[in-house]
Amino acid sequence: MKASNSFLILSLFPLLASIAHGWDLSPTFYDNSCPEVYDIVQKAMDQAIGKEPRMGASILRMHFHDCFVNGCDASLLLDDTPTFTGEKSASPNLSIRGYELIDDIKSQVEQACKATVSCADILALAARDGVGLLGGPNWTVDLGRRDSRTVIQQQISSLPPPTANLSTLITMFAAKNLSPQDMTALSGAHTIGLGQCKNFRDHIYSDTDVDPFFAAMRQQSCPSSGGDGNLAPIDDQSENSFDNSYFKNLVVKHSLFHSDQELFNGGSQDLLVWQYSNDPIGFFNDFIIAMVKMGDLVPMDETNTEIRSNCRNVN
Ligand code: HEM
Ligand SMILES: *[C@@H]1O[C@H](CO)[C@@H](O)[C@H](O)[C@H]1NC(C)=O
Ligand SMILES: *[C@@H]1O[C@H](CO)[C@@H](O)[C@H](O)[C@H]1NC(C)=O
Ligand SMILES: CC(=O)N[C@H]1CO[C@H](CO)[C@@H](O)[C@@H]1O
Repeated sequence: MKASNSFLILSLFPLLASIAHGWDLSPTFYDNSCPEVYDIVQKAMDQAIGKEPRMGASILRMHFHDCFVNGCDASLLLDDTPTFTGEKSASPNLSIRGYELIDDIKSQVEQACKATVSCADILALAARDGVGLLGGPNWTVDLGRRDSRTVIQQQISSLPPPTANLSTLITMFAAKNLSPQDMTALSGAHTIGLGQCKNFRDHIYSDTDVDPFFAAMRQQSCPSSGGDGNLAPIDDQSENSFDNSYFKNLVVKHSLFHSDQELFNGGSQDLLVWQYSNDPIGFFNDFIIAMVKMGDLVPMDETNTEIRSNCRNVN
C-alpha cells in the first residue's frame, strides 16, 4: 500500500511538473552554448530602433501574438506554404511587422552558434531589448523555448480584437492564465506604436466614452469611410517612449481603441489604471511580472518542436 502510493506519487510528479512548467526555462540557458546571443540581439535592436523607433513596438507586439497563439513557439513566424496556412494570413496578424528584422537577427545568431538558439527565444529577447531601448524597464528573460513544427489554427481566435469589452478581455487573458491585473499591465504596451484607422474608427466616431476634442483630432486623419490604413499613435503623448502615459490617456479618455478605454470605464480595472497613471515604477514592476508570465506560455504539443534554422520554415 505504502509502496504503491509512493510509486504513484513519484510517477505522477514529472507529469504534473511538465504541465505546470512546460519547458524548463532558465535565464542562463545559453550562457555556455551561445553567450553571444544577448549582444547580437541587443545591437540589432539598437540599430533597427535607431533607423525606425516604431520597430521596438512592432517586435513587442509580434512576441505578444506569438505567445497568445499556442504558446511562445515562433509559430507566428512561419510562412504559408501550399499545404500549410499559418498565423500570418489570419486577419488579426495582418499588420504584424518586423519579420525581416527577426530574419536578420536569426542569421547573425546562426553564424555565431549554429542550430542552438530558437526563433521564439530570439523574439522574447528582442521584445525585451526594444522596450528597454525605448525607455522602459529591463528584465531577465527566461530562455530555452523551442520552435513549433506546426500551428493549431483555431487558436488564432485567442487574440483579442480592438472591439472587445472588459469582460471579454478578462476572459481571453484568463484563458492564458493571466489575471485582470496582468492584462491591464500588459495593455500598457500600447504606450508605443501605431494603429490603423479601421481599428479605431468606430471608437472615435460612435463611442461616447471619448474626449470630443481628442476624437475630432483623430478624425482628421481617419475619415468616416476610406483611409482604412491611415496610422495614428496609440499613445498620443509619446509614441516612441515606453512610459506610463498610456494610463494617463485612459484617465482623460484619450485612448485610441475601444478595448483600451474599456479598462477605464467604470469597471473593475479603473483603480489600477488610475494607480499606474500616477506610479510609473509600479506599472513597470507589474508589466515585468506579466511579461515573464506571458513569455512562459508553452505550446500544446511540446514534443513537436525543434530549433528552426530559418524562422520562416520548419527544418
Ligand atoms: C488587451 C488586448 C489587446 C488588444 C485588443 C490589442 C489590439 C491592438 C491593435 C488593434 C493594434 C493596432 C494594429 C493595427 O492597427 O495595425 C495594436 C498594436 C499594438 N499592440 Fe496591442 N492589443 C492588445 C494587447 C497588447 C499586448 C498585451 C501587447 C504587448 C505586451 C500589445 C502590444 C502592441 C503594440 C506594441 C502595438 C503597436 C505595434 C506597431 O506599431 O507596430 N498589445 N494592438
Ligand atoms: C538588461 O538586463 C540584462 C541582464 O538580465 C543585461 O544583459 C542587459 O544588458 C540589460 N539591458 C539593458 C538595456 O540595460
Ligand atoms: C461583452 O462582449 C461579449 C461578446 O461580444 C458579449 O457577449 C457580452 O454580453 C458583453 N458584455 C458586456 C458586459 O457588455
Ligand atoms: C496579408 C495577409 O496575409 N492577408 C490575409 C489576412 O487574413 C485574411 C483572412 O482572415 C486573408 O483573406 C488575407 O489574405
